[in-house]
Amino acid sequence: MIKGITSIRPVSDPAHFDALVSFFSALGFEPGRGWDQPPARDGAASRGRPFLAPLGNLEFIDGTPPTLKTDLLVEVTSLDALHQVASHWLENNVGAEAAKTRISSIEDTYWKSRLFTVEPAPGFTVAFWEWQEPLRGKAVALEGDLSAHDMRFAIVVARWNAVITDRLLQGALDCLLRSGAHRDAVEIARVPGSWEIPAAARSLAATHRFDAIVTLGCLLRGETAHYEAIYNEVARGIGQSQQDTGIPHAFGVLTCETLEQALDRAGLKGGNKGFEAAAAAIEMASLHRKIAGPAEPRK
Ligand code: DLZ
Repeated sequence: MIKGITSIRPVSDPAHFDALVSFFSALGFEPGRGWDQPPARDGAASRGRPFLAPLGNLEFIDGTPPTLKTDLLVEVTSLDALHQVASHWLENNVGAEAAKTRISSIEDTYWKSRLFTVEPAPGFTVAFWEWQEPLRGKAVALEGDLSAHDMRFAIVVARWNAVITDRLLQGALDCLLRSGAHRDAVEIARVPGSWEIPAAARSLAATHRFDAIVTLGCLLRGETAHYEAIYNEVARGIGQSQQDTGIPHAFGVLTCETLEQALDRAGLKGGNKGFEAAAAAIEMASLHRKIAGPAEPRK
């Protein structure tokens, strides 16, 4: 399963690195999960700061490519506002005179768009562009992002069929941490079986300490008396907790005929449903934040 594209830009000067991080933050890029590598015995320290965009693509061009000073193009929806922010950042960081030489004015392109280039650090140029046609490239839907940065999660996991639910838990944690959640921002509650998931999920959600709840369990039809009744009640209870508390609850309770089928869905053949549930939790938490508008600063 293809998940994303990363374009690595090594920066040799630490001051340029700091400038680029400051510039991309100022423009409103969503920060990804950064890393700091201590010096190895025979090498220097290194660090990375990713910046995320909702969409990425790798584009091959046959024929004459557009003549640009850079191969890094960022599509945006408010080019003029972005140009202003970039200009202010340059004035504040390199001075008004130098700023003029480091940013172009907005020009029309031959592919029905508008574009400017900016050089926030020497030798590093990026182009920002937007479509001229009003509906092309504009966000037409409110959508959650897949960044868990600065979010808190609770995972409720059933011990029954632990060989499966432990794998679901690993998948969920993998997704949350790789998406930028801090380890301390994820609390795990273990319950005896799937039947107990809704009550625990509700208690956790009612604290309003979490942006989303991830529920993980595994019901096996062959081994579960009153399987349908239990399943319906678990699903209803999780849904009701979500609706009553207003906190997103991701549903990661497997309902399988056999253990083999469950194993396939817990990371063997059919992906890991714990990972998928966590991704849904992140997306819904992000959507909730967007719907609610700018958050109060956290105390
Ligand atoms: C009792 C039971 C059975 C038979 N099967 C399952 C199952 O397949 N998956 C699961 O998560 N839990 C099962 N349980 C346990 C119940 O969910 C519950 O924990 C106990 O009935 C105690 O209330």
